[in-house]
Amino acid sequence: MATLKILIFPDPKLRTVAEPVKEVDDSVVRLSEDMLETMYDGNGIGLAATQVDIHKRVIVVDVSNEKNDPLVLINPRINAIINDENKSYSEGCLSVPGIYEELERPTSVEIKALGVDGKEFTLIAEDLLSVVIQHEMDHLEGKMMVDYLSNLKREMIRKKMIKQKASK
Ligand code: GNR
Ligand code: NI
Repeated sequence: MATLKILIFPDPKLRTVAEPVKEVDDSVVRLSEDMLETMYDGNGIGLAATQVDIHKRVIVVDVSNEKNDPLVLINPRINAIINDENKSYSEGCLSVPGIYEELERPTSVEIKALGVDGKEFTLIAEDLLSVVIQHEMDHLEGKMMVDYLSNLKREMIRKKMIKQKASK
């Protein structure tokens, strides 16, 4: 396994729309393992392949307290919004380090995806899991949490990220 380099906003590569995985082969399994290692290493609870500059529809998540419940979703799609009552969560992003913003999303969604065994499964995601999966699925579309903020706020964050990068 290996940790991968995470792209930082406003890297234009984060705007790439990811391609569906055609076949869940060894390379996809290895990618998901490396993504999990990268996510745990960064103390994240989710990661999209887009963030490591691989533009395939693969996301990993682990919202457990013990960090022992990894979940890999390949070609994920929202099959149904079960509860469109929005709830607000303070969201962070490994591609926008140090920034936390309150965002609203549907609380409960039904997701269909392929697992590392190549088989389709259905998952009802609620609360934090629902938020994280939606956050990761946005990455696969080239969309980021800063896109939900005002232009002014996004511009401030953009400048902050560029400054942080220059000082490293
Ligand atoms: O680690 C992460 N925490 C988080 C907290 C609230 C809502 C979403 C997230 S995802 C984020 C990791 C990340 O950047 N995934 O793309
Ligand atoms: Ni993110």
